[in-house]
Amino acid sequence: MGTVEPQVASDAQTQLTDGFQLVIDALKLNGIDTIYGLPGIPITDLTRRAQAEGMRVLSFRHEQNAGYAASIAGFLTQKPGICLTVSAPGFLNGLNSLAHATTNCFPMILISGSSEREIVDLQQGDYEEMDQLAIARPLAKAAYRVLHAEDIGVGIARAIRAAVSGRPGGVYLDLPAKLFAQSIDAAVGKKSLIKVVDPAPKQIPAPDAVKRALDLLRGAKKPLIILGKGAAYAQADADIRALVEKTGIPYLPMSMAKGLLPDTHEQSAAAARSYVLPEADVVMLIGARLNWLLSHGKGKTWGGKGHKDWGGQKFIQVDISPQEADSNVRVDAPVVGDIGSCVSAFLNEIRSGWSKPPAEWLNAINERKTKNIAKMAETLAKNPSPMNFHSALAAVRDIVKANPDAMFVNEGANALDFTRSIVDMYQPRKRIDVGTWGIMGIGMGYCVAAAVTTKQPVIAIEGDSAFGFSGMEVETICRYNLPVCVVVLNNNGVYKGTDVDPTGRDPAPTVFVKNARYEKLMEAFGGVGVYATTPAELRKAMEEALRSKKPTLINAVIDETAGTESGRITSLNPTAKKK
Ligand code: FYN
Ligand code: ADP
Repeated sequence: MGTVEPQVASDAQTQLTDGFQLVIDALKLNGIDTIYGLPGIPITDLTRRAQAEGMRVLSFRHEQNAGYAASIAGFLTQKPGICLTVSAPGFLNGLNSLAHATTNCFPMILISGSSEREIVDLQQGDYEEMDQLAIARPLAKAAYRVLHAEDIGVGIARAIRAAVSGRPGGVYLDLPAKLFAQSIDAAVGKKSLIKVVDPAPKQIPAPDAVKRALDLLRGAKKPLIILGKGAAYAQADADIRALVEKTGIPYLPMSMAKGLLPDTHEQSAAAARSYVLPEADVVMLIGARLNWLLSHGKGKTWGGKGHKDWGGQKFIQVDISPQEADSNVRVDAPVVGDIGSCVSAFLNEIRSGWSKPPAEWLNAINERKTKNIAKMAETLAKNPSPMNFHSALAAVRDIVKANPDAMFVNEGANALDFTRSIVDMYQPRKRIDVGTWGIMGIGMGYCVAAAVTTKQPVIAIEGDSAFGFSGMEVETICRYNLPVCVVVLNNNGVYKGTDVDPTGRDPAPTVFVKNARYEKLMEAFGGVGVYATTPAELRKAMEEALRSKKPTLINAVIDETAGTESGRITSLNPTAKKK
């Protein structure tokens, strides 16, 4: 069946190589050893040959999930995650994750096979005809097409540089079917490849920008540091921690920056979020944008009178993108550079001395924090029947505490929001979630990439609705025998399972089959399925999954009335006026 050819075809005189081989050689030359994708015309042999050459080729059931896997692999490794798809529909399925990577600043390359250029350009109706390059361009940081085997080296080098340099993002690489079979002299081919030197060059911040920022911070009475996923991406963990601890400034981690310092750190202001945002006078953003997740830096969240009013804070923004500052409100001290270099420049400057923030500020935060944490502890201690989000997540919280190395995937609405504030993270880059768009669908793709790139066990906390977007990939998880424990918090629907169709004809748009047995899906492919209705059962099943490392799906049945419309972001969900 297989059509795997030997690495180099030869005729009497010349050793030949071809497009397939050059793509593989170019990736390997640049230290890229994993492909997430889905085989088919025209890239089937590329997947076979890449595998035969020792690359890890992970085949998914739907390109969107392969793409999400590639995007988060990029975040976790600082190397572009590769997603490989077929043309037109496969490409379009992968495009979602390409846009996701670009939006989230994750380095990723979507490589798609495409149909014959001459036919596509004349719109003559080719097999899977589509002008993929044009479609990808607005959603990608960069988009390239390679037409000749001699240019594969340049094409891949450009794609790698574009993905990881500066602000990382998604890159599209269009490889037409005809390219793969093109043969060229092997020596010429080899010479054409490029090993990219310094793909993500350091960007050192200007000394006056560093000084301006520190002067502003020094003068603050109520300073706050906000750590975003750019800070997590930068892998400057020790320096970031040193900066927070040496300055003594309270910090707020954005969702995927949780664990950069342990969530239990005394300077964490997470449990006093709604207090510190409006109260702070100077806010240093490190790898976090003032987008919707931070209410655009203004409005009531920040103490502004109206929903668009400035709260009066001064902002310092540390970011690799020179265009980010002033995107929403005035930034008084932009510091442009890579986070590693910026934070180390700050540390150099403050070595000569730094006074901790006023005790009044720290005490006020602590007071709020203590109150909120106590309130939370009270709620978590309850053991209602049926189980609800809180009692289920209390068990998850303990398991994560006991297994801080485990990767942690989280998506949903309520399942996302409750988990974020209940489950503490203890190490950097363990928590990976819905990101900048607040999407659903990343779940199983992220699980595969997390297991493959980190070799750690993976725990996924999934809303039942969110799980549905990638649920079929439990087959992928079983096929590669990955140590993934999926917990589906099952309340029979989107948000909750209690809506009814007022006409009595159909199920309401937000409800699913009641009492669905999600665990059987995992069993169907040889994994372990567990039906859990109490926190004790959930805890036991998670412990067993982590011990055995077997693919496991726990159907955690929770109260179908639990949950609120849209979780914590109800305000974004317009509701029709009640008649
Ligand atoms: C946080 N909190 C805590 C703790 N941590 N209390 C006690 N203990 C601990 N450890 C409190 C915190 O102070 C807040 O209460 C509350 O929990 C919620 O904290 P969170 O989640 O940090 O804050 P908030 O307001 O929800 O943050 C806004 C947000 C966030 C936009 C950044 O909601 C978010 O990341 N949303 C993404 C949502 C999303 O993408 N959804 C996809 C849905 S898909 P107060 O301080 O009292 O306010 C389609 O539906
Ligand atoms: P969050 O959602 O956690 O707030 P965002 O995705 O909004 O985080 O922000 C991440 C920011 O980090 C982006 O503006 C991006 O340009 C920046 N960034 C990413 N990597 C680096 C890096 N290595 N150095 C500096 N800034 C970075």
